[in-house]
Amino acid sequence: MTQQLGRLEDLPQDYRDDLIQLNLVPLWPSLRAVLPPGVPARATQAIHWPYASLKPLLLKAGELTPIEKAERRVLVLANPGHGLENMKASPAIYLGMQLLLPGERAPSHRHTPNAVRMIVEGESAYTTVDGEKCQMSRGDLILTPTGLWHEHGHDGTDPVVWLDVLDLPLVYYMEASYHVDGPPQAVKQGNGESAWTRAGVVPTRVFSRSDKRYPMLRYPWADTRAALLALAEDQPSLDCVQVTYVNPETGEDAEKILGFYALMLKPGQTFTLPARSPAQVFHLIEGGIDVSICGKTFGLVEADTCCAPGYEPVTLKNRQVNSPSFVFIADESPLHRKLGVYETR
Ligand code: GTQ
Repeated sequence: MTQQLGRLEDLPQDYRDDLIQLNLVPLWPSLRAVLPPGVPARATQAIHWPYASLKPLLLKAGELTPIEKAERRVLVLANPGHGLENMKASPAIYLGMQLLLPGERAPSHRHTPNAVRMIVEGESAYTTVDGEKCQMSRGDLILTPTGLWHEHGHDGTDPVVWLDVLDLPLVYYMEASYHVDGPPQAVKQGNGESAWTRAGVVPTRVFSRSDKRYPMLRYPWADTRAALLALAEDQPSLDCVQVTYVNPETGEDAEKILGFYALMLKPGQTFTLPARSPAQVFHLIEGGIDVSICGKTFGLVEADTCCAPGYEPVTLKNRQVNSPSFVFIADESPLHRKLGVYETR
């Protein structure tokens, strides 16, 4: 049984006033709030953002706000548990749905938070990252790591939408978040991904391995999907058919703060991810799944997104009995591991 501690009101007012004058705070009235017994306090709520309901509002933003007035035309998927105005899905994860209309350009800038984009719909848009022109197709993952120039453009005929995942809340909390504007980038010859998309073989360092910290910027969905299908076929007894997006030179997580994964649920499969300390985000690339978190069940259809607080198990059920479903997951694992607070319960 945890001992009841003294309250602020138990202290004489003149003593409390003296403390305030000297910028001092007694710990014991707040000790249990900052170090609760057994499990952390979490503001993160389990929230579902259905794409069908947000898409009309995003397209409306395309009519209401020209790209020049937005720079990045984004509706933020905000967790009410953190206060909508704080624009967090979880303590370290920012989510935004970005719209780019045919012919539009989002100008070049770079910033300290790391970003990735998961392409939701539309063809013929691209993002240029560090001079590398990355075409966007549904399900592709494109990295924009900290400090790299990036700009977006669209040569096609229909709106393009993607999900931005940034570690902005953490970097902002650290008082380390800022951006720099720049001129349009010169596009360099070649792209990294074609040299890196075969796991097990990488370009030989002495001749051609890059000295880039982030050698692979675009992870085509066709390759990730094929890897999941091959894994499931090769290991039929494997429950968690999941791959991690990694830096192919180091094998480490693709970015340093958030982790990114693709999960395949086999036809009719139900799978429970154990309770772990990091918060998570689930975005359905293909199929139809039910996600159960904290006693709520969300029916996700393609392009839907939901989030889960840390320290909670999450059950994923493939509603499709004849075909697999494919889920993109973002979580705070790299951060928790680096800080030494990562746990599985
Ligand atoms: O596309 O560069 O959702 O700078 C938030 C900040 C997207 C971007 C966001 C950004 C971007």
